Amino acid sequence: MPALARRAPAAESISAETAAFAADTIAGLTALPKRLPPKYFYDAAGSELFERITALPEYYPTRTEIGILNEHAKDIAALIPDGAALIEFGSGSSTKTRIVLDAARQLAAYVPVDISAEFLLQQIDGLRSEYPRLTMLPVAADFSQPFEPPDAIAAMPRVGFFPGSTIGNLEPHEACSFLRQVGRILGGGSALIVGVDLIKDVQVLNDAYNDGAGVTAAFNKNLLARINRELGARFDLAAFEHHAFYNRERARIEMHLASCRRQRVIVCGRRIDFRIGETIHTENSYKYSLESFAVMARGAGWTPLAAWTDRKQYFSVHVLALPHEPPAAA
Ligand code: SAH
Ligand code: AVI
Repeated sequence: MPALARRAPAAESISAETAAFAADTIAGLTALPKRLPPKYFYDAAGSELFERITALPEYYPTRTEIGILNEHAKDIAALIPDGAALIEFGSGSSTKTRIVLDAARQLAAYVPVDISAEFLLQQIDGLRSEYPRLTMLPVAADFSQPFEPPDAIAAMPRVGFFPGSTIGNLEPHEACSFLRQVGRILGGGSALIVGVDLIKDVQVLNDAYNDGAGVTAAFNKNLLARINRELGARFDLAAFEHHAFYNRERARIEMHLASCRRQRVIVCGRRIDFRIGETIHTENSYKYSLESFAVMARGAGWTPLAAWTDRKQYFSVHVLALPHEPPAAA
């Protein structure tokens, strides 16, 4: 089995992860309005469903960002020092990473960080044979919690990669603290390349989260399927509907699961009652303007160096730099 850094020994971490999932699920389902954290979408089934979303005709972000990264591959390579480690947050299938790895042959190590442990290992197995000279150091961790990068990169310069607009799934204040945490992990003088979805025509946004094939609906409902699988609940998936819409005031897509009828579901021994039409708020996907994202990055201590977009201005890739740390006072 390939090396996989975990924050706790395997047996303990499995039960600790399930306990945290149970606690967050109960807290969210007993709150008003009901909610569930979007990071729980990503078990092995959820990661596979997300991959299917990326190929949907309505879901423009993935192919648009790939276009931008391909166009600027040389600019990206120029940001990467010799012998550097590329740390990617929420690496998923590492599809976009290949653009960076192909352009920046000077990289010494790749550190994909993802909460979806099983999917992460599968993907990295494939990458190892494609890039045999690169040290692969997968980290199965929740990037919203403090975590230590692998010791093997202690002496390496670091570059951060956070594509996909996964930053949009964080509340803006969480995104700001996350950018600060990334700064602590990467260190002074480093660069961060981050993909950010842009505010645009409402129909384009709504279509992207309401695909005709129903894959986004299945991705949303996988959260209930996962609660059934891992916490022994009995949600009837047919009794919930996928709702996704753009909230213009908050500049975000909201995803909800709406109860089609009055119902009661037992979760971890707790009775959870639903009114007809009552929803569980499962995800926000914030959209930014080039300026609003740059302002947030500055607020988190980063200096925006560049922002690249596509012809339609649907998506953006920002390059942020962290100033060198001032010399320690004598
Ligand atoms: N970067 C890829 C995948 C984006 S999907 C792309 O651009 O296509 C979001 C990814 O982030 C998933 O792989 C998911 O498992 C991971 N993820 C979501 N929340 C996370 C968290 N809190 N900690 C670590 N990984 C997380
Ligand atoms: C991973 N993340 C940026 C996706 C998004 O667009 O917010 C997750 C997603 N939710 C529904 N479709 C895709």
